[in-house]
Amino acid sequence: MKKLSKPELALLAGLALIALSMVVPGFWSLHRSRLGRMAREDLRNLVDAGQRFHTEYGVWFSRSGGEAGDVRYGRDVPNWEFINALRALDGPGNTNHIANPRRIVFLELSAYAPGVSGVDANGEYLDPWGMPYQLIVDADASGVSRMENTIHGTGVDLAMIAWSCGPDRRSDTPDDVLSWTAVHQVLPIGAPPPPAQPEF
Ligand SMILES: [Ca+2]
Ligand SMILES: [Ca+2]
Repeated sequence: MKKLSKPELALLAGLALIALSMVVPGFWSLHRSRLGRMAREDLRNLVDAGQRFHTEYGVWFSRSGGEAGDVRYGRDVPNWEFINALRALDGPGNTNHIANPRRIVFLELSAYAPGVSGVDANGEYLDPWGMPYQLIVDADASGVSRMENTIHGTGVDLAMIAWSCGPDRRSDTPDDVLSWTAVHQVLPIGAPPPPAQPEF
């Protein structure tokens, strides 16, 4: 085989780089879309499981009978409390099956792996980017799932909401993946309109 000259090698290397620069962004874009779809499906299943829990027991899951107001699971309290009840597991939030005495499995989850959502060793439910899913239920029955004054408003007029921190792994930024649409957001007077949902 003919040995390539230095200019020929440089040309080949250049062509290889151009090919890579065309393929890699496409790959990352596809990867990002896949994770976004995974998070959206998780959120749909999660809210559906919470609603089936409510239909079964006539109350929303609550760690304190609603006295503590609307609790944010996944940040202020580990989401495993809520998730243990939905998975019918004996553990924090569902000790001795107190929250889910009929031991109905409302949600089936597998183990987390990078790029694949699931539960960690503690039972915390992580999104595909490795951060806990955020959950709020209207535990005090005020008609609003209340949250602090975030970019998503001061609350949402739904009984249960959930969201993923998205690719940047931080909550309250525009790439968050939400279980609700902007029409349900409760905004303070004079607040700017909510940001558009990211497209994955
Ligand atoms: Ca409330
Ligand atoms: Ca984010």
